[in-house]
Amino acid sequence: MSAYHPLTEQEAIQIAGSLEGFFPAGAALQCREIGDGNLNLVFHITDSISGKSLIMKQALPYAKVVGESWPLTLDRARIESEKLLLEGKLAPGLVPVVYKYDAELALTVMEDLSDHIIMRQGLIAGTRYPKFADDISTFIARTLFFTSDLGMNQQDKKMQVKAFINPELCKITEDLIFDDPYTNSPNNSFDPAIQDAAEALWQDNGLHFEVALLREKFLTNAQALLHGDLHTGSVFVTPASTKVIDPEFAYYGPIGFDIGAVIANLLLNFAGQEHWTADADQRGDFRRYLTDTVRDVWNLFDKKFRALWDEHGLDRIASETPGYKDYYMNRLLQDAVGFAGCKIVRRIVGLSHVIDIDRIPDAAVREKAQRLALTIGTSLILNNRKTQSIEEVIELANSAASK
Ligand code: SR1
Ligand code: MG
Repeated sequence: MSAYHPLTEQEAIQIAGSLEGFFPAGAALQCREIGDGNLNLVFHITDSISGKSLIMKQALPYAKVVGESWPLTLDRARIESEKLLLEGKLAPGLVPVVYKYDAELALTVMEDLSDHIIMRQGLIAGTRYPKFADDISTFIARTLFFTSDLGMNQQDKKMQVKAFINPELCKITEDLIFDDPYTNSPNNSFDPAIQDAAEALWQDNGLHFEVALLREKFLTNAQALLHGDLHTGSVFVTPASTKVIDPEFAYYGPIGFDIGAVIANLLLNFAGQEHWTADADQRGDFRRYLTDTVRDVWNLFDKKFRALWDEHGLDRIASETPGYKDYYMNRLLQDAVGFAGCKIVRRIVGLSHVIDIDRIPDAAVREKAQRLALTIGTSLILNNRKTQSIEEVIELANSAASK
């Protein structure tokens, strides 16, 4: 079965059964393909006798969301499994355990997290996650610090940059996030009701200037090894646990991109609350929970990254020069704000939306949420280089929601 081909459920069972020491002898394995993402097959395999289970994720040679006309490298499966293993060392307990990687089949066998829920679904259901901000800030701070020039040997880092070159997946981001939404691209997809708002994006030169600067950072700033797609669909949660999945977009890029992804997706849910919480008081409460989480994610990240720098910083001049650390951290905040804005805008007018907004059944409410998200997204982009505090992000979201 070694030559690459997309697996059937039966073949997935065969591979799972041959994994040494995982399922007991006599296991009764069952399999379901449960992939609902944009790119891959995901097999859920359970043994109805022992109750043991695992996940097998297989990359397809094309983008599933579009079809075979959009070929995509299988090397992303290697990148994903290597990144998961590295994350498991740098941020133990915050990613699924990898049991096996099969390069030929572009297949990663990993821990089943079915006792968790995808965070986007949890937020839509109105669930709060008290551990999330602490866990995700630990994940971001540790995985980014220890893969940056501040926290790892700078010659080794250059070799790591090479191992994680990911041009095809980066091109998806470069196009879908940093180009298409700002022009009349055939990749775009949006509700006809917001045609005017989409066209306004195409014509706003001030906005394009900021997006061009952010795009340049994404293209050139090899600051740390990013997750690369850290939205709330890439996080499994329970109120007591957080697990980050799906790092196939990993590459060396600007640190603010991962932080911005988390902020963007909390704010997309904030915009979607137009529908998900019908009662106005409760909506205000849930929005406050979301903005409190945005604040906590940034503040805890800032505190933890600085502490890692103080304790483990390897770059003499960066560590000893007064003012440099504050300058660096403020630049990360500004980048995170700009990237968050770009990530919000693409989910409203570009390819691949989010269910926080798209599943709103009432067309008028959905339109209101879309316009709110666009106002928040564009304001974040336009203000990114002026931002001095995370409070400005929260004020901006609240003020857009109050109109
Ligand atoms: C063609 S892939 C579309 C999107 O799915 C992934 O989750 C990334 O966000 C990508 O931009
Ligand atoms: Mg993904």
